[in-house]
This record gives sequence, structure tokens and C-alpha cells, in this order.
Amino acid sequence: MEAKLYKCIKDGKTDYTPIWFMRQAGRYLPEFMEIRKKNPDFIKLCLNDRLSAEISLQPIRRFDLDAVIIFSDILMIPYGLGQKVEFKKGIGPILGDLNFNVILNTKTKDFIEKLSPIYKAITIVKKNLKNKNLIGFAGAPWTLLLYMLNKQSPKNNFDINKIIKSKSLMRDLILKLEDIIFLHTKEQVNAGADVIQIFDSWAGLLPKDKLSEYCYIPTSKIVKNIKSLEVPVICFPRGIGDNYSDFCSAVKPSCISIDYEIDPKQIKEKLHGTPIQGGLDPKILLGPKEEIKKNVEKYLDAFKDYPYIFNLGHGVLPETKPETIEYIIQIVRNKK
Ligand code: 1CP
Repeated sequence: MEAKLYKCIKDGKTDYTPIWFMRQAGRYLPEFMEIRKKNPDFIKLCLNDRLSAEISLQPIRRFDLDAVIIFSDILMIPYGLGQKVEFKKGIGPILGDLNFNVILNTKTKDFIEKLSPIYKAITIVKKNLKNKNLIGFAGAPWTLLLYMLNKQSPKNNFDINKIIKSKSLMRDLILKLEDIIFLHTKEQVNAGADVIQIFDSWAGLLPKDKLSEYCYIPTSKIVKNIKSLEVPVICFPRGIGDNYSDFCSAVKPSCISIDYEIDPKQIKEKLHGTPIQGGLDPKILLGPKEEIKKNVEKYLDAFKDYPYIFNLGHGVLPETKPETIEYIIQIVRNKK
């Protein structure tokens, strides 16, 4: 039997609302925090197949979710390409200097070998799943390029003119990223992932006249390749506002994940049937129950007769209580 999230995307089903949460693995569950405390090196934790599989499975031990996302990070790609990546407490990711020769000359075989524990973790998770989808993921070229060049979160320090210095170098890096992102997602599919999500978390930092070159075109090539494996692709170009429909026309994702600035009723009219995921502001989950219910229902009502996967408009915040996740699942399961 095909799992229901996959069916919603593939067949455009509207009679059931699958549910999962971005960043459901890690971050807010006490059982994750316990593992994390004993494993201070985050990269090493992502490369521990047994523990990564365990963390991925933690949410479904507690909750009735339709999918598992593999515990990993989008920055495992720069790491696999030979750039130093560290996660500092209270600061976030810090990347080392970028050596273009090392990156552009990384061999496929070496990259796969370096990241092989991630694929192994997927095979372990897959063995433990029944009637649920297993989501593999990668960062989009633009978001990865941004971290690789900025060497830290663009949240703290970002100037697009410093990022886009040499056009020809950008082109080479983007082409390399297109290849390696596809390779990384293909390995995840071979290991057992049956849906792929592409996170373009910082697409919203691109000015409109650069969206096509840095976001739509590179992402569309990756999406086309993943679709050729018969695997649906969910895209999340966070923060692009009015450009969501242009994104869908150019990239043709199997499903589009919307952020919380998007009006659900309006977007539905513009997307002509492309399945939609997400939308709810993660900050709502920190507030009173009545507000949560009202807002969850806003999305359920807006997408009543439309293929829709319930999710948030960005990742679960670390302060979120596990009971709140349970409460939302109940509302979604009980909807008429
Ligand atoms: O210190 C810690 O405990 C590490 C916290 C943490 C965790 C649990 C990081 C560091 N990454 C992750 C896991 C992770 N990252 C997953 C696991 C599966 C899941 O639960 O969904 C996923 C899908 C990601 C993806 C990711 N990493 C994104 C895209 C999604 C998004 O939130 O926008 C991004 C931008 C990253 C980079 C990253 N990794 C970690 C942090 C703190 C960040 C963000 C840094 C920033 O704000 O710029």
C-alpha cells in the first residue's frame, strides 16, 4: 500500500490530510536533547548512522505522523565537498574558508563515501517504517552557496554584493552544486527515501531580478532529475512572496511548501492544482490553544478541496512543547 503523503502528491488526493512537521527530528524533544548532550560534535552526530536513525524515528514513537524526515543537515553537502563546517552553541553554523579547487574537484566517489553514514541511516529507518513516507532532503543551490560564501548564517551578516563577486566563479559553483545535490538526493532515494524536499531557506534574500538565475533555473534542473527517478519533490523557496506562482511555473515541483507570509486562499487560486504543504506560523505554537486551533483550522478550511499536506511555514521552534504537536495532530485527524 502506498503511504498517504505520497498519494496526496502523486494522485492529488483531497480526502485525507497527511501531516508532518519541518524540523520534527531534533530541536525540541527531550529524548533528542539527551542524545545531543552526549554528542557535542553535531557533524559527528549526523554521521553516526545508528543515532541519526534513532533521532529520525523519535517523533513517530510519540506522534501519529505520516512521514519521517531523516535527521541530517543541509550543510552536510559543503562538508562532503571538503569545506570545514562546525556548529557553535548559541551562534549556529560556522564554515571554514572556501577552497574553490578542492570543491570543484571533489570526486563523486569520495563525496558518497564521506556521507555514506547518512545513506546507511536511511536504510535503518526504512526497515522500521510501515505505511509512512521517508523524506530525504537537501539544501537548494542558492541557500548552500550563501552559507558556503558567507561562512555563517546570513541572519547575522549578509551583503549580496559581497556574495556575488565573480560571475564566472558563481556559475561554476552553482553547476557543481546542481550535480552534487542531485547525487546526494539520488543516494538517499537508493537507500529508501521515497519523497525529497529541497530547502531554499534564504530564497527570500534574492532580489527579484536574480531569482531566475540563482533560484528557479538551478532548482528546476535538480527537480527534473529527481522526478526522473519517479520520486516526488517538495520545494520550499522560503520568503519569495508574490513569486511563488512564478517559481511553480519555472520549477514544476511535485508539491510546494509555503511559508507563513503566504495567504492560503489566494495561493490556492494561483497554483492550478500543484499540491501545497505547510503555511502555519511556528510562533503560533508557542501561544494559547484557542489561537492554535483557529489558525490550524484556517489552513484546513482554505485547502478543504485541494491536495494539502499539513505542516508549518518554517521549522518547529526549539521552545515548542511536545503536547502542542500532539494537539495539532488531533485537530487535523478529527477534521470532517
Ligand atoms: O545545536 C544543535 O543541536 C543543532 C541544531 C540542528 C538540528 C537539530 C541543526 C543545526 N540542524 C538540525 C537538523 C536539521 N536541519 C534537519 C533535520 C530533520 C528535521 O528535523 O527536519 C533539517 C531538515 C535541517 C535543515 C536545515 N539546516 C535548514 C533548512 C530548513 C530551515 O530551517 O530553514 C537550514 C537553513 C539548516 C542550517 C542550520 N543547521 C543548524 C542550524 C542552527 C541551522 C540554521 C542556521 C541559521 O539560522 O542560519
